[in-house]
Formats: sequence, structure tokens, C-alpha cells
Amino acid sequence: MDQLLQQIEQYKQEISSVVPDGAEALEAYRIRFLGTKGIVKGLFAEMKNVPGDQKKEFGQVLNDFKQLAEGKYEDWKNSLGGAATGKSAAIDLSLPGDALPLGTHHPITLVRDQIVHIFGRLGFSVAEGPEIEDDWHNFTALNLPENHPARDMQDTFYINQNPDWLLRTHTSSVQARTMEKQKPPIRIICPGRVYRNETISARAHCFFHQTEGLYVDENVSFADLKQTLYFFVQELFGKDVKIRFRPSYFPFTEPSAEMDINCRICGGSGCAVCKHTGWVEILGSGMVHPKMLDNFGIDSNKYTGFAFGMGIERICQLKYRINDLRLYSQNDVRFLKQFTGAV
Ligand code: 2NM
Repeated sequence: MDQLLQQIEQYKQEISSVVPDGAEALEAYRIRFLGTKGIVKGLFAEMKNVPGDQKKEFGQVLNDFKQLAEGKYEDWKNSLGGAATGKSAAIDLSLPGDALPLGTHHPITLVRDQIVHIFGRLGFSVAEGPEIEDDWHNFTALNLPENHPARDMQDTFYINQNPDWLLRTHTSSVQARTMEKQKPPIRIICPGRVYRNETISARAHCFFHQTEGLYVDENVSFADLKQTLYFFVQELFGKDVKIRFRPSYFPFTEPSAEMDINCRICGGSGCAVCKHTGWVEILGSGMVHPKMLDNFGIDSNKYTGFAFGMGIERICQLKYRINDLRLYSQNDVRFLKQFTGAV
């Protein structure tokens, strides 16, 4: 026992005389005193050889010694700071932290949110539906029966497991689902992704984004359609925007019209975007076909409505001058980081 106490005394002196050095010396110290085969462990193992009446006193000495050895280690480690890894002496707390890279919204999201916001102020609420649709909601209910030529206009992706299932070709299916379960007044805006079987190029893609709108109530007229859509493009493009309507055909509307705005790229003098006409088409629209309303149990003698649909990519093209559809889905950060909230 006396011999052990003497040894401990020597170790204590050794510890107090050690001058803290680099990380390597610290590690050597740790292994020598505090390691699994180190001095402290070894001394504790001697406990069993100490006579019973001296165990308490020896235990006390041993615990003090252990605390001394550990305290030395902690002080030493702290004095090395972040440099226990062997680099600089201490952490410089005045340095700025690592910046977290912030993402931005995708341009499609920015424009979609703007569209939704503008129509929201007119009392339109957002309606959503599935991207995998059935034939009824995507085609038949929308006045596109089997073998209708308009079905050829939209090359469709069908789902192998069930010939009745397909990837929706427009968000009109959401409007169909809404009319199915909700009675007028209906005032909805339906943004979402749609799919068409196209060969991918700068001007065509197998998926893109649409926003369609539907307003059904008593006394809804073509004048309401015109004024609503005029308000919309004024909010989106500025008060100076000009519009024109051209007669068109959609199976779900009668009469139907496409709406053009004066070209925002060249201001009307003629460019590739407006194909030198000074006008660019931005949406299709029309009065909801009475047959459609009746399809959904809405009395077409009492109610009328208008509907419209637009491609979000197209509007993005006009707002941001994005001339290649493939850019939208290539996830290239150099492209994506150019768009901030400010449109
Ligand atoms: C368009 C153009 C014209 C349309 C019509 C309907 C429905 F289901 F309510 F009758 N949904 N969307 C519509 C009408 C869509 O997109 C170019």
C-alpha cells in the first residue's frame, strides 16, 4: 500500500510538470494515463490487493488522482481548441459562419402562384385532381366521346394495367370532377401538370403545366369572360396590355375563342416569338357547352358559365424570355437560380 501511494505521488508530480504540447502529445498522455491499459485503470486494479481496512483510504487517494489526471487532460484539450485535429490554435469566434445556400422558386411555380393570386382576388378558389385520370373525366364527360376527332389532337399516355386509365391531357378533368360534386355558383382555378405523348424538343414536351378556370352561375355571359380575362392579363403583364379574341373550337365550349395579347417581347414591331404578327396567343376560352352542364346535372336553362385554359410555360416564356421548354425540367442550377420572387 505504501509503495502504491508513493507511486501515485510520483505520477502526480509527473502530471503537474507536463507542459501541454500539440495534439499528438495530448493523445500520448491520454493513452498513458487514461487509456484502457493506462495507469489509472492499472491502479484501480490494485485495489483488490489492498488490505480491507485500508481500502477506503486508498480509494479516496485513487479517486483524487483520477480526477487530477482527467482534469489535466480536459484543460490540455481545451487549450488546443478546435485544433485537436491538429490545425490552428483556437476557434476564431469572430469569423462568419458557413452560408446555407438558399434555393429559389422554379419559374413555373412563380408564375402559377401569380395566376392563382390574381384569380383569387376575383373569388376563384384552387381545385385539384389526380394526374392519373380515367377516360370519363378526361374525355367522355368533356364532350369528347370515343372516336371524336378532337381526341387525336391530344396524344395520350395510357396506363398499361388498365385501358381506362391515362395521364390527364389537360386539367379540364378537375373541372369535370368539381361540377360532378358541387352545384353553382362554381368559381375555380385548376393549376397542374398535364401529359401528352410528344417528341421532346425546344417547342414540345411530354409534360407541361396548365391553369384552367371555370365560372358557372346564373347570368354569366361572354362579356364576363372578356372582362375577367382582360383584368387578368392587365394584372399579369401591366395595364398597357392589349387583347384580341379570335374564334376557335373546343369540344367543351360554344362559342369558343382564343385570346391574344400584343407581343411583350418586341412591343409589336415583329419578332420570332410573335412570328412577326405583333400578337401572341396566351389562352383558349369559351362559354361552357350546355351539354356539358347537363352532363353534370346542372340545369343549362338556368345556369351558364365560361371556362378558359392556358399553358404556364408559355406565359413564363413571355415574362422571362425562356425559349426552350427543355430548360424547365433539366434541373440546371445555373438556370434555376436566375429567378427570384421579383417578376
Ligand atoms: C380551354 C379552353 C376552353 C375548359 C372547359 C372546361 C369545362 F370542363 F369546364 F368545361 N374546362 N376547361 C376549357 C375551355 C379549356 O383550354 C384551352
